[in-house]
Amino acid sequence: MADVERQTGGEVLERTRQETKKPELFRVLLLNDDYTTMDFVVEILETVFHKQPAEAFRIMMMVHTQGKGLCGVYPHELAETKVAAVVERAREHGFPLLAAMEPE
Ligand code: TYC
Repeated sequence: MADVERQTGGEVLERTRQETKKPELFRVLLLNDDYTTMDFVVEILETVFHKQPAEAFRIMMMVHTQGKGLCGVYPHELAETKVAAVVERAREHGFPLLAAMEPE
């Protein structure tokens, strides 16, 4: 009787649901400003977001002309880490560059 209750209890069903849940994904965007240099933004895209040089330049120009640009899509914690890395590196170099994240 106790075994049957354990096998059919809500606890086991709940765990199965969590194991199959997809991680929620977030877009990480760079935002334009008038002071950060183009070269520094390209460097950020190559080092923080692991873009190839031509792709990094394309994204930088997208941000420069459209106001924002997509850098990547990541699970929540990694997206937060990328945003923090951009801001930290930018402040170290005296630039006001900002990144943002939004749900996919
Ligand atoms: N607009 C900046 C300039 O003219 C360049 C720039 C591009 C800044 C992208 C931020 O995310 C950015 N120097």
